[in-house]
Amino acid sequence: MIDDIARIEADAAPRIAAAASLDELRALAAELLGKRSALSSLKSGLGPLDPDARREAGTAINRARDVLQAAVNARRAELEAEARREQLAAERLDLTEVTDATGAGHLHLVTQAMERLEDVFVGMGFTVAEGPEVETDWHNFGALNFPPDHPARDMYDTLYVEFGAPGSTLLRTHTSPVQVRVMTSQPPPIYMVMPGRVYRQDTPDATHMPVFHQIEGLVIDRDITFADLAGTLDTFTKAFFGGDFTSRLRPSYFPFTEPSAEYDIRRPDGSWLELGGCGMVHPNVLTACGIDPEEWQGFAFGFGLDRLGASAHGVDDLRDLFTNDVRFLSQF
Ligand code: FA5
Repeated sequence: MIDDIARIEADAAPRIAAAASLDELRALAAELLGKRSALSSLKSGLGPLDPDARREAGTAINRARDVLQAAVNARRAELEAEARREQLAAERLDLTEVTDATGAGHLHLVTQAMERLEDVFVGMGFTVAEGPEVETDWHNFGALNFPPDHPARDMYDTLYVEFGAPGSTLLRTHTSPVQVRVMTSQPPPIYMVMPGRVYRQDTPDATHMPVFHQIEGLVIDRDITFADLAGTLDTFTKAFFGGDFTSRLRPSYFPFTEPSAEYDIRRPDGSWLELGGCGMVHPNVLTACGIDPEEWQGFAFGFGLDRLGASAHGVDDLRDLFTNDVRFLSQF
């Protein structure tokens, strides 16, 4: 009987190893280890043997069962791993595959302008920060030296959000509230640019959109003067637009800067384009943000990104940027 057991085990081992699928293995396991298997019938034939021979044969049958069961388990693990590998290979998506190059999109002109601007300013030593589009009245106006009911608030046709006390929450009308968030969260010196989307109740026309983009710049350090502001903007103009562009500053008014100016660029054809406002940060703004104006000074600027991107590509109507006509957008 011991020989029979050894033969059953020797015959079974290669069949288990050769099982090609989980189904085949399951059938083979039933055949080799189930109730009607050769090992089971040997076991039921142990009765007539004398006790010693019965114990010896019983032990050998159990050992053979354990060996075969272990072989079945090992083969099952192999087949399951193989099946998983095959499934993963079949479901794999090649995200880099471009089957139709003409169908591939690219970044929107305004996003391209935003990224290039960030690059130019990062190259000049600035870091980039962002802030929320839904703002408090304090961040958008109060801390920026717009007292309640001040006529300067009329410069911005504000869209309010129904949240909290009436008039307390709004869609930011400019990126200047991010200045406030930066100044209230970190000590000077500060050299930062802050790009983002802004909202005003403006009627769309060639140079206005109700939703548009700005990039804010803020420098706070010791001994900063208006000459630093003018020099930074001129360096930026040449780095972004090229050496054949120049810039100028015209006196203007913003409650949060004093003195204030408009920043215009002069295009190679001699025409001027207003890109944004700028000025020396008003001492009231520094104080509202917990910065001592006796010790620190700074300048800030805010550019309209849509106008900037459009003018860099000779687009003369901002509305064309947002009608999402792919034939138009694919040119840039
Ligand atoms: C401001 O928004 C100030 N926060 C800028 C500033 C920042 C001044 C820091 C001083 C210091 P203004 O309202 O002028 O300023 O807007 C800035 C620029 O945004 C404009 O020059 C223009 O390029 C752009 N802009 C304004 N309104 C629109 C609009 N409706 N659609 C597209 N671009 C606009």
